[in-house]
Amino acid sequence: MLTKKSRIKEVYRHPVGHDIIKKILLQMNINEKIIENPVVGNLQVGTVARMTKKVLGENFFNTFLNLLNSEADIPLASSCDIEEKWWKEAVFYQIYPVSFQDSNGDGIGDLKGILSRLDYLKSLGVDCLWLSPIYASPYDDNGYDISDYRNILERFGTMEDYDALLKGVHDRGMRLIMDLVVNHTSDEHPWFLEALKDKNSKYRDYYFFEKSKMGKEGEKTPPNNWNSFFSGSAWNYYEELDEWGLHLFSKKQMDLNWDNQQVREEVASLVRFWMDKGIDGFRLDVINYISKSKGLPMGDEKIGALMGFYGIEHYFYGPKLHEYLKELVQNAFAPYNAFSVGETPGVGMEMSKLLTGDYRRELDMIFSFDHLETPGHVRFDDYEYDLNYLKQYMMEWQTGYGNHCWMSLFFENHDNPRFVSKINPDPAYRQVIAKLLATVQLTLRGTPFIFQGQEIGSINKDFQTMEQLRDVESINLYEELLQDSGKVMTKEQAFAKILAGTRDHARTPMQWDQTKNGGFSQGTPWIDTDEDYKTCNVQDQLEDKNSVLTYYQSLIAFRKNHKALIYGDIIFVNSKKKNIFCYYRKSLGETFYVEINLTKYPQKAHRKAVVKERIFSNYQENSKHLLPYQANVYSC
Ligand code: ISL
Ligand code: CA
Repeated sequence: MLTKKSRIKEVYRHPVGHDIIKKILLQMNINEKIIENPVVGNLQVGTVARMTKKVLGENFFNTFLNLLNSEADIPLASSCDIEEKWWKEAVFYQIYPVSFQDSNGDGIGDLKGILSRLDYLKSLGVDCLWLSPIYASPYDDNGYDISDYRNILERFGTMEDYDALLKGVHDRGMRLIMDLVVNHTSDEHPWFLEALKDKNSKYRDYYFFEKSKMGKEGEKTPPNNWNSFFSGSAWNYYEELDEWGLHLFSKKQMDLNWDNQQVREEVASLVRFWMDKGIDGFRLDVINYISKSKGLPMGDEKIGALMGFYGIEHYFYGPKLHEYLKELVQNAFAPYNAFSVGETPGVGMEMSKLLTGDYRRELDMIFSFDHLETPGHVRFDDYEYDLNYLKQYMMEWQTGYGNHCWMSLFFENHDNPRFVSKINPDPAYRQVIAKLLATVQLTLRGTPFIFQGQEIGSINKDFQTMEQLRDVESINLYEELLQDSGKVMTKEQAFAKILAGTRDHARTPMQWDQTKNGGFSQGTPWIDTDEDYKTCNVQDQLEDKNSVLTYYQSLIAFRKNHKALIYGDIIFVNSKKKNIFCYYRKSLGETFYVEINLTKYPQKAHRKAVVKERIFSNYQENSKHLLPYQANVYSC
């Protein structure tokens, strides 16, 4: 039990304490080393609380200690051997169906379209596909608002099309996982509609409904101060009930009450429905948010201000998270040996160990997001990403995550701008940076997840106006920025901010060839594509032996045949030297050496390795120095 008498270093040794302190320091852009300072490490929590009372407030440390004491487990040390699994060897590829391939000219990607591109994915070397949601949905958040978990959204096709796709995937020796979005349902899901209709319906307890609080002038205000991730309060008022319903995301995505056992059974049952069809597993959407603190307490003001959202501490690592995950695994995943990767925003390495340790029977892997922005930055900031931070993050996880756990390796998904653009938007470096990222992703230890378009070096779109954007998050945020009393912006300023972080950068049509709409659709795409497809597309790159795509293809193929790149040890060298990133991958009989220039300036190579032959590089020429963003892989 940690108390106000505990010392900071003890708190830091606790998995939750470790990750939270780290997150706060990251957010405030303070070096983590401060904890190693004995003066700081030996301070008692109570002393720090007194010292920071003005900044952090009275309640902060109580909330913090509560959260710590709710987790009694400590990750197992891991000197064990790595257990071999198909998903540790696989290369995953995320398909965003609405933007992948349209087969009927309505401007919307669909299942038949995906089927027609399976040979391409096979030739890329992909082993497992992850489909973003394709279920029946009002499509308020592009399908992450589901109204029927057992049906296909009409514009994507039929269940027959789905079965044909699944067969097509398996016939080619690939696997398929689906997106499991069960922190919330659509407000048009029959459960929610029933709950609204009938005060006595059992479905009322499937969600969170609460009475109003009374405002200063007697007006009805939301039950607590929690924010929605898509702007405004996390509560929506329902006239017919005179109550508020909780939605952490859009107004049309209502949070499910996992404390209700029937809800948990419904989820298990729908997992079994898809597993019975023969799929291979799931990606679990914001799965760390499913358990909320009892009574839905007010969010701490200071934590809210720091993280940009109020209430997070009451659900990002809720009291029953592990319990509910274990139960779901037992009832639905384990019987099928189904694979799982959890999306867990805000969860750091030590907490991840408790979610993915192989002996704990919870999740196989998680997506942690702390490497996507450098310290002190958030997605909507316009800045150049310093790859030295990526190195530091990767070194920490690669050495610290241990053999009971296995990392997912990704830079992009449908929620983030393109990584190449974030590192350096100068077109002169586009190809080399894209190949640098491929090198890192395919030679570190972990399972690579490639997001559609990443394999041709896609970059952010040249959106000109708000009207071109489709994402509910961007649209709401834009309105908020214009209205917010504290931080009113001009339209130009607000648009610039949206442009830096909008998720729509990743959601424009896949660029297949030089024909109309990049070969995505004969009709008018649901979201604009820009001219980029004329010079950056799959077909041209397949024919060019120096393209980003060919680089991905050959590195993926090589990885498959060289287990040192999968299970091999990872040994970092020159780790204290800024601006370069160097490591060996080593197993019995095989050694590879990877060296990377993390900057746009030439760097001294510090090549101590006994390298034999350069087998991959993002440059043709061989130079003593490392050229801008150069990435080389050698056999030793
Ligand atoms: O983009 C974000 C909000 O600011 C991220 O925090 C994101 O919402 C978070 O990673 C959760 O993402 C997942 O759940 C959302 C959905 O909108 C995203 O597309 C999905 O990946 C709600 O289902
Ligand atoms: Ca279509």
